[in-house]
Amino acid sequence: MVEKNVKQIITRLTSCLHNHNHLYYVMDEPEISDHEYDNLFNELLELEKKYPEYQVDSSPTQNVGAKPSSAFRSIEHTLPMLSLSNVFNREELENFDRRAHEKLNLPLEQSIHYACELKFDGTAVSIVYEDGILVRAATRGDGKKGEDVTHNIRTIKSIPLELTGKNHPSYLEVRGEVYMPLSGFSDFNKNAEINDERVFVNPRNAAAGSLRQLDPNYTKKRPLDIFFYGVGIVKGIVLPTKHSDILSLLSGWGLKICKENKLVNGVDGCMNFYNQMVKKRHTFDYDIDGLVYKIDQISHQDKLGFVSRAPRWAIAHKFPADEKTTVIESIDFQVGRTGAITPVAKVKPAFVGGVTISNITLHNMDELQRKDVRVGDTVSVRRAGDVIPELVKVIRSKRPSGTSEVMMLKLCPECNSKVVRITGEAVFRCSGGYNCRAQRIEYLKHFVSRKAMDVDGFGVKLIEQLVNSERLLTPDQIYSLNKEELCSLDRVATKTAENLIHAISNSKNTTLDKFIFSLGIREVGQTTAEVLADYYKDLDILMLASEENLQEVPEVGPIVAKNIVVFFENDHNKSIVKNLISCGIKWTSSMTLEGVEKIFEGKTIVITGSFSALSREQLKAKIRNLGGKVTGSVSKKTDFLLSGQDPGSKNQKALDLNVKIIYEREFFELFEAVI
Ligand code: 9MJ
Repeated sequence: MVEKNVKQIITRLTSCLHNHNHLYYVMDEPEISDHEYDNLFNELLELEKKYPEYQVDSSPTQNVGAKPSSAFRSIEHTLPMLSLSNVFNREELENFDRRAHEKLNLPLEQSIHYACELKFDGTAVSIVYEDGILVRAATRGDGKKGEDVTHNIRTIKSIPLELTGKNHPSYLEVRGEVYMPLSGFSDFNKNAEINDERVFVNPRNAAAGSLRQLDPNYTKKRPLDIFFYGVGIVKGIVLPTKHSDILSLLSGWGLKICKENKLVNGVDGCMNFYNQMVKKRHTFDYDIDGLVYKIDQISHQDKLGFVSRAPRWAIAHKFPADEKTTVIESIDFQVGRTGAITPVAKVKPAFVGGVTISNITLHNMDELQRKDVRVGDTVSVRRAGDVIPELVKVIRSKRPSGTSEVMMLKLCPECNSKVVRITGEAVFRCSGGYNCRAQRIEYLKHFVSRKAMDVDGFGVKLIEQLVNSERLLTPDQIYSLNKEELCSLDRVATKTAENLIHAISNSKNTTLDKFIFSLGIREVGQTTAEVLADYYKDLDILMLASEENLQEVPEVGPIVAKNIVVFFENDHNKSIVKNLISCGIKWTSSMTLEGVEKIFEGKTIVITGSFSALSREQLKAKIRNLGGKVTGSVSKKTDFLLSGQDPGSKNQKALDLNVKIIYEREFFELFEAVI
């Protein structure tokens, strides 16, 4: 291919893919199939790989890069990002409108044109395009300074990396709200729950939390979207004189504008729009917490200016939260997989925000006591972020006589083991561990689940029967089940039993991340398990890792690190891991050191200095895996000194005693040669 042609093809493919992205993500009107899109994308990818000199930063293939060093640095908003004052009813809106008339010297009969918008409940961002190319994105922060989130914003499919259309300004700052669609939020949380990962309370937190991810590869997996609703600094063109026309201009450049936006006349027009949207809001796949009315004429906006940090030309009309009252019928305690005992209020079914609520989690005892919830209480309930049922407050005046404070149980409702609370933790836990039937069932359900060991067909009913008959105490015992035993269970025919035996056997071939996830370590969900597998590549090393070392792993904080260490220090857990491996479980994505030549067999090795690739802990584990013994000081018995950067006095001692010194590079060459 002639070089000039390549450049042209890359440019054409880039622009073609931008156009299809826009049609798909912004307009909702794709013109080609996913398959055709993938073909074009792969063609571009191949060419860019071969001719990287022609690849541009705004290429559709470049929406996830490495985390740049600029991530989360502070960015000053030259034009502050304002918040909005609120009104809650017509009267307050009329006051706002009257004040605007007064300031603008307009007679009250002359109604103001308002651009009505939905008030998206997400997280506000400012995005800068220079000559049509996305160069920077920041969060609102405190309005004056935000954080650089360019790396994450680039992963949101509906945000163009390159503007479409023509006549782009040399500098364009657009502002909008990043949100998580409700469908995506619900799927995301369901998944997180299955994986014992952090569940977001509402879509707003989910959107904000997703933008705060360090690694854009994680943000890319979050279902985020955006609506633009204004501009900041713009250079190089003269903007239209009306807000609504500015938004149309943005739309022409491929920036997503909400289709519900409407231009109306005066307070009556705003109220009509409000009444329509109140009815329609539950049909949207995103959360709104009200509407925004903006004076359309930019010259009016300029004249009105700001008061403190809110414009005088715009107002938010907030929706009242959908709240209902109902009565608490009972307060139960549920035991989860990790033994956490959660108080749950059973309420008389109440229809709130489009669904019937009958169970409300009270999260923990602190929360229950803070709200002083009692059986028989009348309570107001709502759906937090219109999703999760939440008990707002107890209506004390309606409390019947003779109620009593709810106390945590002393014994687990499932297994009668003592209930304990670790100092500093809000959660009470059953101390029964695997001896608690509820925990065992929940844990085994987790172990066989698709994202863990993936034992196809191993359902809850089966687990319950096997746990009840005490045939299954620990997960490794799954691997010793035979066809006859399975056939003796309810609803298990010969064919089903055969399939199960097959599925059990198949599940032995797994990956390290799935295996780590299947262990059910507290707060180690699927993502963390993947990160751990990727970092350590070796179960033995992970099992020996210290809390400090674990915290070097991206996404692992002090609590997760402690949970991992505590888990692997426990003899019962260690023996389960050992048994599982002797049952024949093996993985492909990492190096099992079986069959590896034990190159350090019988050798005594001392380590000094620091190492760029691995921590001390990891090095020690590797040496042990290869048959070596690590000791603390150099003596005549030392076979090698493994020396890193800035070695201490051990280096001199080794030289004095004629002990062989191996350097980091050499060590890894040796290591790589045998695995
Ligand atoms: C939201 N949150 O949807 C504004 N907003 O305008 C809309 N916020 C805004 N406009 C000026 N639609 C400051 C904030």
